[in-house]
Amino acid sequence: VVYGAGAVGSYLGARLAAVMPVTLIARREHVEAIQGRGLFVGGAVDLFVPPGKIRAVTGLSSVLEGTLVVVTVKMAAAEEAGRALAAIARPDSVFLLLQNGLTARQLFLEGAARELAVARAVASCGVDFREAGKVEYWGGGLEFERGARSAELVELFRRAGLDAGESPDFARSLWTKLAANCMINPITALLGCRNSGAMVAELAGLRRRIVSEVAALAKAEGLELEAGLAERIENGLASGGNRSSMLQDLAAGRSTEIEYLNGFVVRRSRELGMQAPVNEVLAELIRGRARTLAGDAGR
Ligand code: KPL
Repeated sequence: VVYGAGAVGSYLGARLAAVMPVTLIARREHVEAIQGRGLFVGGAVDLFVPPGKIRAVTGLSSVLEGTLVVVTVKMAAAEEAGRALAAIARPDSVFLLLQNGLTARQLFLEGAARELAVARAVASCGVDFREAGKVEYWGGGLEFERGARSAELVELFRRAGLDAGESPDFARSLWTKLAANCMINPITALLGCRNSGAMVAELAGLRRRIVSEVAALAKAEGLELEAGLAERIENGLASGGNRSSMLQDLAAGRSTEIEYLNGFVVRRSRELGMQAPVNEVLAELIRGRARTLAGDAGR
């Protein structure tokens, strides 16, 4: 089961459908398109999953024994996902969390209000939601946290054609991804450009300052991020033809993950007696942009 199948969840579901029965839980329009015409994945790949090969529904009242639930809702819905899924979990259900930010497990389990078998991975998949029934994949895969089920999950995702592996240091993977999201997501959302567009030379100083504030916070939390991290992130994203999730969220009028990314960095830095002024400005601009798009400007 893929719970919250938007861009990333639909891509993963399309891949997994090649090796196992898959049910996508998604918004009504997407569900109707998949039921009627199937699921298309374009971009760097060309996949088509016919309606008979994948099930799409707007909700589930139970899951089968031995079900893997891949949770791909955004952070703002992670707690609610925990609540909803705890109600239908079986003792052997496994929940794979792929959210951006650092706190998905905590929020999910707070919502569940009981122990559930949780696995985690960092998802670096760049996927655009084009229209109901159609997404575009531009590259990237999954790095799993080592745990009771991780080897089995890596094997399964690889069999499905996904780029998957175990992270040698999951805390580092999470913080590195946080730094990448703090850099890429607000810039692309504010400039209205694809990920590669945020890599222009004019923005080099801004990108470095965003990452160095995240690195300073990581250090205060006991994790030394590598020197040259900003360049490594830039190299990884320079060819990113996709639109970041924040740009897609703003364009669709949905709430963004800013409070779990740059907003989180600002709040946590403050708690530790530090400042993160560049991340603070970006967070304010995103909040302001969301407000102006919602039509409240000038009222
Ligand atoms: O995580 C992402 C996001 O958009 O939220 C990346 C990997 C940056 C892909 O765009």
